[in-house]
Amino acid sequence: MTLTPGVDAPTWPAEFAERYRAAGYWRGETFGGMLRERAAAHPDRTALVDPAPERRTWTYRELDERADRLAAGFLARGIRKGDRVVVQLPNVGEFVEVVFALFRIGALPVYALPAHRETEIAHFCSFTEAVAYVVPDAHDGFDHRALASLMRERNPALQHVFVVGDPGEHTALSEVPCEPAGPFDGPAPHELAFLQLSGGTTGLNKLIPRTHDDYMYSLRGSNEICGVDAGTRFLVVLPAAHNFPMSSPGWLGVLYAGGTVVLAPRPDPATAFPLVERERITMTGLVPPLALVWTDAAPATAHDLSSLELVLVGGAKYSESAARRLEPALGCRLMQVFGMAEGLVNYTRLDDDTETVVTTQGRPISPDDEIRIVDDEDDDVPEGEFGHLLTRGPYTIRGYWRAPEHNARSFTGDGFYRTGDIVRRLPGGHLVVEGRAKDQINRGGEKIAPEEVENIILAHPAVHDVSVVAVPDAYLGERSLAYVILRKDAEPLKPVAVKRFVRERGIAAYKVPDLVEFVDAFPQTGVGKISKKHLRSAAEPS
Ligand code: OOB
Repeated sequence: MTLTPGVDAPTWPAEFAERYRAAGYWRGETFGGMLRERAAAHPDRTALVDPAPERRTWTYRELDERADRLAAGFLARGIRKGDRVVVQLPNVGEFVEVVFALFRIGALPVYALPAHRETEIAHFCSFTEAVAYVVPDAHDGFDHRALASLMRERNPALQHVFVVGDPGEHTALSEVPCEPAGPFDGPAPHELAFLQLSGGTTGLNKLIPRTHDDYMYSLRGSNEICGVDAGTRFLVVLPAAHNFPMSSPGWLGVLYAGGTVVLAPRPDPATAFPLVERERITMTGLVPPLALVWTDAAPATAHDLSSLELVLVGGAKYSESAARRLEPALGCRLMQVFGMAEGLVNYTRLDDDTETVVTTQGRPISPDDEIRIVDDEDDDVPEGEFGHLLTRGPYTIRGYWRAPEHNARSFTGDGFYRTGDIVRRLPGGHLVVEGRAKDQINRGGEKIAPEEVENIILAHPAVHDVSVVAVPDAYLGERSLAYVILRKDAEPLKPVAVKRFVRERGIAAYKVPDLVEFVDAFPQTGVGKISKKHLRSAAEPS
């Protein structure tokens, strides 16, 4: 089945699409074609390094050929253009091979995170009617093959499970590649390339449909701003499936520029610093808590970090005091990035002064990123004051995938995305993130929809009601706290029992509440709704 953005999700109106093409933002490139061109231009340059457990490298030619052979193998197994394939791989070379193979035939990767468990994966498989699921054999002590078996039992559409490593009862990914029969009938540039995950505010993640044209523009724009070129050696520290390390400028941006991508198996300094030294890493991207850990560890390290030129920090608010310490500790430039998988990405610039870099979250990539800052009635606030950030532009989606009701709330009638972020704009156009209006917890860059966790806790027989809120945390920025009201007749529960219950339901570990408190009643708002604002302030350290 061929999926076009206009069918499964709203797309850009024709006059916008024409404008974005005329301006040279959308250049008619596809990811499959991009890799082919780079492989032709510089076949022997190193594209990819997977350093663990044994160091493996891929030249551009090798990556291109392996993507071809894997694409042919997927086709031979019946995977077609438009089919959805849930890809849940850690930072391993196969991740890059798999997604380029899927790009080449126009099948859509659905980017699950390694931390996702039964709850999330079941949603991705059933909601997208995925035909295949790609997993590691085991990762971080979790056997993904067992979860995959469960998913196959439950989802008749799910015909294939491909495993990196020991396949168990499934198919080894290494057995899939075969000789291509001829050229691939790949996707058109305006068609969908993949489905990215939204942070989510309601129960389950929404899916974000990105096209080749629009995503490629965000890469080109990011590369220009960050100074990515063929000499860039980028360390992927965060999970490769996340939008930030993928495209800001990320591993896709670096491959676009002909540079070298190195995949870090873990983000801690003990793993990453030796890699920076050995692979002469020039650039990386970190979430604020990791940036803190790196900043603290760098002065005492025996490893040579002098190749580092630029560290991007984003995904959550980076405190000014932490930001001030990064450049001296790591001996490189800092760039703040405020982005979202739905599109809009803001960067501070290489020629910004230090004050701007440490106190703002940057300005948009594109002159055609439209920014509105509005009050609760959608009226523009006076310049310089803070309000809700709305945005529209050449790489910001016009709607989520198959979610018309949600889209009616998350987008204005004229196509602006309601980011849920509260910002103000400085005279030079830089944005400062002041807070958030959406019901979401940002746990050091990992986004939690409270409603998803609440729904799980509500299933506990002793629980009458629950409200999950963010509380400030010095290291993570925010942590999650579940206020629980027990049933009158219930036996008393311990917080740890609530946490265990959530964990055993099969959900990403970062969503398990950090804290649980039992209360008799929630604070109420005027209209009788639970007041999250009140609950949050009740939890502020006094
Ligand atoms: C990135 O993408 P998502 O989709 O996981 O999360 C987007 C949300 C934003 O709406 C905002 O609430 C928050 O994450 N956020 C920040 C921030 N960067 C993202 N809040 C404050 N300061 C920042 N610097 O997180 C993402 C995508 C691409 C590049 C970078 C981050």
